[in-house]
Amino acid sequence: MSLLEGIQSPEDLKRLRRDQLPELAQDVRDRLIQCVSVTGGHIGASLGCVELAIALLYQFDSPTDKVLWDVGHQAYAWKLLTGRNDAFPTLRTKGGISGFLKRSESPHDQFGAGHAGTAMSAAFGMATARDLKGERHKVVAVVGDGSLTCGLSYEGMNNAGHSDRDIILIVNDNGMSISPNVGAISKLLGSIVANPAANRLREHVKHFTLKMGNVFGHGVVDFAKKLEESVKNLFSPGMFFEEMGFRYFGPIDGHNLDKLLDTLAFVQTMDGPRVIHVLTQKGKGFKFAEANQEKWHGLAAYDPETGEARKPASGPPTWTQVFGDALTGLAAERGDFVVVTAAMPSGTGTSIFEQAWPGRFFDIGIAEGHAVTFAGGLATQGIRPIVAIYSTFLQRAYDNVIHDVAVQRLPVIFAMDRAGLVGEDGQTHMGLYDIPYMLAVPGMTVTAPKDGTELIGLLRTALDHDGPFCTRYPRDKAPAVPAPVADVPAVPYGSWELLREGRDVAILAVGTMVQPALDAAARVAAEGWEPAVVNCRFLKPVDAAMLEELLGRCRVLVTVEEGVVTNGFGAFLAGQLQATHPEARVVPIGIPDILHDQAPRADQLAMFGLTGEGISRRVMALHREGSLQPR
Ligand SMILES: Cc1ncc(C[n+]2csc(CCOP(=O)(O)OP(=O)(O)O)c2C)c(N)n1
Repeated sequence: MSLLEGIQSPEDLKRLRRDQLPELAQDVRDRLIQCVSVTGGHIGASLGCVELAIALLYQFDSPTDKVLWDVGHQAYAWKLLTGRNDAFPTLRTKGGISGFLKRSESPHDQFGAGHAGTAMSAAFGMATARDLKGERHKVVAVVGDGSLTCGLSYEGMNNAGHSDRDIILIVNDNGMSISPNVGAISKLLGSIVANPAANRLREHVKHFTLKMGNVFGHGVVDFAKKLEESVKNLFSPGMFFEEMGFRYFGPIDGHNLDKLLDTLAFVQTMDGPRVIHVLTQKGKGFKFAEANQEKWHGLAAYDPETGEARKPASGPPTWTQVFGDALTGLAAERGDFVVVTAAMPSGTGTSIFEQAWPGRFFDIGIAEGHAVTFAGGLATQGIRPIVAIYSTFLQRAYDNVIHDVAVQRLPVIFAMDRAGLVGEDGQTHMGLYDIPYMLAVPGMTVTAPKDGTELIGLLRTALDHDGPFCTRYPRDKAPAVPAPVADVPAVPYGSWELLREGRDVAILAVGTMVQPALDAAARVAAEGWEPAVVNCRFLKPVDAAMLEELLGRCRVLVTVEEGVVTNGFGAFLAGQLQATHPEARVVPIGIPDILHDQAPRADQLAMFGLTGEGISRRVMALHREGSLQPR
């Protein structure tokens, strides 16, 4: 039996001798590599945190002590060691354990996560609650260097730093976000690492200060503290954290268990805000993941022996790929636009553009709010920004969309990838809210293409439009290979596309729902009815002329959208028709506003009836209830 198999809880881990821990780390790595090779997932980040997870559980007392992992994608080892080893093969599968952190999954998951930058703020909230309640446990936030590009991390640090509350921040520094980390913080952390001699000196002085305090009391401590300060000021880039009010320790090798345990033990006995700077390697112990850290950040199932994907790519390109190629092609035609991403060059396909047009590409870090306001600034100067951010992460920047773009009527284009159901990524990553939140923004043009060719056309329309504009597409393959960029004209602004003539009922489909709507119409037609089908590629503004025409022959409009139905396109249309056509009935089909768990995307679509079969069932039910009798 492996050491890992004997661990059902942190208590079992604590029973191991220190010298057994490296063997446990190897067991954990083997298990991670094997399981994730079947399920897919965030293997690279998690392999980098194996020793850190072991050390935290060995040294602290979870769940009494609260350990919070930022994002949660790097916490797979934590899951294995906190009672989830047996269930781990169900990672990211329907009914299985989550790929991120979930409070309902384990008492050791202290704060639900999936989005970056939350750990510091939440940890400070917990530390404050502890003090209010007169409790005594420790609170530890583990934050990656990539997540230190999030403004939210600094908001938390700023609040915690001079509070004197007992809180520990661990900076898990692997030099990487998903792509190489960007900006001043990555340079700063790099310069700390590059200066080991100064760090050693500082550590000696720090130990000296503590000893002096124990032996000689306050007067000498004051002197020693001044000395410590001077040495820091002279040599230490860790001063940044010190100035924020955190005592800085490090950098230490995050794969050296002895060093980790000694440092945690030492820092644990202290009080006040402190930071431990831990150096780790993404993909540690798995040669493929070490060699290509960006690709192995998170990926689909692979063969652990060869590193090759189990299911080689086939069929049409992904929407992401279509978008990246479209940007690249359009850039050759017009020099007026640039592309902005928030730490997701590969995820959004903008890495394709970056390769061709590096001077027109900006990765601004995990800072969606900044991305949007930065784009607003560019737009005031006549440069057209296309901001590529996943639907779920743009939620972070909603005020920026309204205040920094829409209120100023700036022509910023938002490209929202992963809009809709996101399959195995689960609750935290669902792109279900962008239709309601974008429809509510004054002056925002809201669009969704039915296929890759239409995405290219809509990007042309967007670039010609003087005002904020957004478009959305899913985590999926496009329905077909798109036409060459140069051959695709702009989509006429505000126009819908009548795809099937009909009467009594019209199915108004948005984006990904156009194909299923056509399929549904064929099924309904087989029963002797004739529904019209419209591609509502503009959700706002609606095509008023076509709407008027449709209402002449259809009393019921069935809207279908891959988004939350509450305040979605159907509700928006119904609201508009209330005043002008009170006799019209809108039947919205979409996704209910409850939390949705991970499952394959196709299963999720079927579950909500967002398939040809599901939509036809709804339309046939209308026929049966008599709602579609001709007037
Ligand atoms: C708000 C937000 N934006 C983007 C992402 C996508 N994302 C997931 S992990 C990650 C990189 C995080 O880097 P770091 O914190 O250094 O962790 P590492 O993966 O290097 O361990 C990004 C950008 C996210 N989870 N949340």
